[in-house]
Amino acid sequence: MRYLTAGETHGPQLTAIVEGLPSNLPLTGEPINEQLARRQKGHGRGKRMQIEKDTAQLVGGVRHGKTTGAPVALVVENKDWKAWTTVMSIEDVEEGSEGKRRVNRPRPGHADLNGGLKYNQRDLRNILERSSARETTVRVAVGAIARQFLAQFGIKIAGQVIRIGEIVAKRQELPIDDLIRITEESPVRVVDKEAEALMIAAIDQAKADGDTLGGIVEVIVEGVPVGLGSHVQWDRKLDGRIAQAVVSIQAFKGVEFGIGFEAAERRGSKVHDEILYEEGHGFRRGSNRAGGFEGGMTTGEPIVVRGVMKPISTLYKPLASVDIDTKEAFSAQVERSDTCAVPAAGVIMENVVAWEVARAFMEKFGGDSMEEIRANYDNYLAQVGRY
Ligand code: EPS
Repeated sequence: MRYLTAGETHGPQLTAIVEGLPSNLPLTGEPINEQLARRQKGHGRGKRMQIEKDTAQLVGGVRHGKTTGAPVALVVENKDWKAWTTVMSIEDVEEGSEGKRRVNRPRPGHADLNGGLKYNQRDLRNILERSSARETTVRVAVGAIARQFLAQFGIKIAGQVIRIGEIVAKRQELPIDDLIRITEESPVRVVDKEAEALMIAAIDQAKADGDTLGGIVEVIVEGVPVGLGSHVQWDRKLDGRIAQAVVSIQAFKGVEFGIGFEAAERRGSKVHDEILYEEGHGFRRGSNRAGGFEGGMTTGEPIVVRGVMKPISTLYKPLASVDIDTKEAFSAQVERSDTCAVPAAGVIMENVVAWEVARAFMEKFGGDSMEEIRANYDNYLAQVGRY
């Protein structure tokens, strides 16, 4: 399975084409729109989220509520485009008009300068329009399709914010359905109510200071069978692929599985998960410090993956930069921005992880129809049961 996205943040729409989905997967716009709405929430977002009401329109590959096996195409309209028709015009516009006004002041932390140099663009809008995190809208839509697919096999996905700035939420072991319910009701997607209040206050303070905040989000995938991904080749290791997908989310700088970076401090005896066997249940682990992976393959324990998001680069408190025309130093210009998008990033991460798990699932059990995949899956589970 693969997909591509296209579209600019202030262009008319975002587009995705998803190739390789099986036929007979129940699919409508509703579960996609549910994920899109989740992505738009969260304390700390700016004015743009009040303008957009993201909904996906399926425009290919689905008929009478089910996939046909053809590529699935979907679009999400940018409501804000109406304010940008001249600036984002496909046809050339008049010299000296508003539409010709260039962005020539690269913002530290954004793709502006690297992209301008690389693509030889003297209007940095040609870079920032595409590098914008608006693109995550369609990645969430595609992930929502993957989620629909995984749900057919009892695989569930949850996400929680575990850190915003200096505030860390206390860890609690919860059944996945409770985790989903509680985080859904929280404006910062945390379980720990004390941390929630402190995070909201920290976001408000950062906003008042013209600053921004990053954080850490955790995604849990439950119900995954043993053996997705493979040890035999570097690019078939599923933890490696998930890591790539997570770090590809705008503003993400790092990823860890299970105890992650803490493994560096602990002795081996406090890192590895002991293997147990239970009659009727088969093999299991005494703990899940590995976060669901050994040898690039799923162990059958839940996947636990965390991603770190840097604070948003667009600051009301300007940082030093250099004008690309005059080469003179200036303090970066102020743009409309979010103060903290960590809760939304958690939703994005859930959905990009869902895609990678679904892709690996299709590689292992793949067939052209849901019925064929189901038969392959059941057959494999029976084989594992007899092992
Ligand atoms: C973004 C800047 C802001 C955010 C945007 C991501 O947009 P604008 O420049 O239009 O104010 O609102 O996020 C979204 C539009 C979204 O849907 O998440 C950026 O520079 O990455």
